[in-house]
Amino acid sequence: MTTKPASVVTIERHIIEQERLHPEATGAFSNILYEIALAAKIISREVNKAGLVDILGGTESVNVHGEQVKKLDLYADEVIFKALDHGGLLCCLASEEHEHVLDIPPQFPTGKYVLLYDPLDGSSNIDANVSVGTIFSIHRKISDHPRGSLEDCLQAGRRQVAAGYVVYGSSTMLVYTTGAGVHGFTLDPSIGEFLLSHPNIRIPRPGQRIYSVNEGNWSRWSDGQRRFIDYLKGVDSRNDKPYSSRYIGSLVADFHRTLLYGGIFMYPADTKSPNGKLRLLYEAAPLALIAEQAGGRGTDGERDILDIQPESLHQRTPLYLGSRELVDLAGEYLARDRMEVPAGVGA
Ligand code: P6P
Repeated sequence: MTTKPASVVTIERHIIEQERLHPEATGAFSNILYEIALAAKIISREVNKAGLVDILGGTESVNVHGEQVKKLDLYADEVIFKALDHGGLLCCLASEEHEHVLDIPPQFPTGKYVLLYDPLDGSSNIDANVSVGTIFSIHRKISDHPRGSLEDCLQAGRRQVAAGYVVYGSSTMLVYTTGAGVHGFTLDPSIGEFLLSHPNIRIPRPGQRIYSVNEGNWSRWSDGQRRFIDYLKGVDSRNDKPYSSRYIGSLVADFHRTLLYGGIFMYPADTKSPNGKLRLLYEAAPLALIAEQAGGRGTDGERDILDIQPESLHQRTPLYLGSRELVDLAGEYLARDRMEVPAGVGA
């Protein structure tokens, strides 16, 4: 008796099925996700041959085709922009690679959505073959400006209509949410399709006892942050079972592990980076929406990331992402700092 083949769900099929959950949908939103998936395939091809470029002697500034060999993050930025600049889907874009809002070229129509993205986060790790990623956030246009504006970009994370990331690792995965759960797709290079491999991702509870932070910043942390790390290490009497430390130094890779295994990822504020290092609009907010949709949480150590009203395109934020219990516990340790009377006051 032949066994019925497991149904193969491509990302295109999944997007259509998600669209059916929204009767008012016009298809524009789905087309944005299609184009992002296409851009991810193109970027994946280049990222996965990055090492070969050196072996094949492609390191000169001009390649064998006489083309300017771009840095991969600038290449990824261009691929995403050109996938989405002409379809009449977006009113404007904002990229980690560009200081200002990116307008849709005047020869193309504009649409009712906004795309914020980090085209290739962690790209400094590529030479060491460390996983890197693309992060994206989609909002609705809210301004009266005919072709989009900064106002359309500066929206709180809770207003996102979709968020996701692509992790270019041992395999290329695209993970996204439209507010109806978190779903992961793995690229099958043999057919060039993203196939549903992780439906309805939930951060495990209890998850693995993992914490992820750059401990090299210890000397710059607050006392509360240090006490929390001591707790996780089992130095504090409240915890007799130390957590494991895992830190890749590539946000998408560290977050992807946290999403699938549990634990907590942190990039705290410190004396050198009082607002943290990571960006609110196109790093923290999309990942916080995914974490929350997967049953976890994302904060700046005090407030939900999704409730923070952005004031500038590239503003930074401290970031705590992952298991709700651990993110809440981090907030308790940090809160004690804020409540402590500074030395010399009321002594
Ligand atoms: P640090 C990579 O440069 C990045 O932007 C993120 O991907 C990563 O989480 C963070 O910086 C690592 O920063 O200071 O620990 O090297």
